[in-house]
Amino acid sequence: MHKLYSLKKAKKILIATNNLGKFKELKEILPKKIKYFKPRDFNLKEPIENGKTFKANAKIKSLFAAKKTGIICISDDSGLEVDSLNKRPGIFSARWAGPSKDFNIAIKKIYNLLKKKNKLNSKARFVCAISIAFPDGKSFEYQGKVEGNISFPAKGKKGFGYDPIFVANGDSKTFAEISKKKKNKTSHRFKAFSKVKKFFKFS
Ligand code: ITT
Repeated sequence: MHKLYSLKKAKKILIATNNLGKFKELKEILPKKIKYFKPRDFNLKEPIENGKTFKANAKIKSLFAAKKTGIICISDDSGLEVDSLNKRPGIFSARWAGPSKDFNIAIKKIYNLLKKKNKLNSKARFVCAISIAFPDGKSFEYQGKVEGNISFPAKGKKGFGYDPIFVANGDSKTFAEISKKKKNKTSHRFKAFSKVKKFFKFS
């Protein structure tokens, strides 16, 4: 039997992220009966994210946390790929916001780069890799994507990060304008999670 089926019995899981936006969205799509912990509940430091892909970085974060805490950990490495910027910021999406994690800075940077190329509504996608790790060192990674376009000016107050400048295909509102319920049914995070959903117990 797949090791992930042991998740059906899990009573506690650490959501290995320091990003509150991600934490809330993950908690929303995971089973309600499990008790969720944050890295700071265990005084966990952040590992160095030196992977070259979303999946590699997600694995670094979940394994680091699972080995340190001895409980099952789930992590998320995600980001925005802008086609006219050769898929940047990609795995550097958090780093573009600088040490103060100010996404106005990152959004302005995207604006300036796209403006120069006259491609303000470039094609783009959000990508999310989820990793689930066990204290014995085993981990499993799954990825989801949502295709769309960049849209300026930034609009909406919901969500987090780059949500105010991303419009998913088939929609006219940014991810920061739609309800969290809708985002959680269409997002890259939801799509990655859909691939592991069957391993959890939902009732
Ligand atoms: P952790 O590593 O602690 O999880 P982080 O914010 O550093 O937090 P990442 O390295 O995965 O995480 O960076 C991904 C960035 O991409 C994140 O900071 C967001 O700004 C952005 N991002 C990811 N998913 C997003 C979403 O659903 N909406 C808006 N922005 C998103």
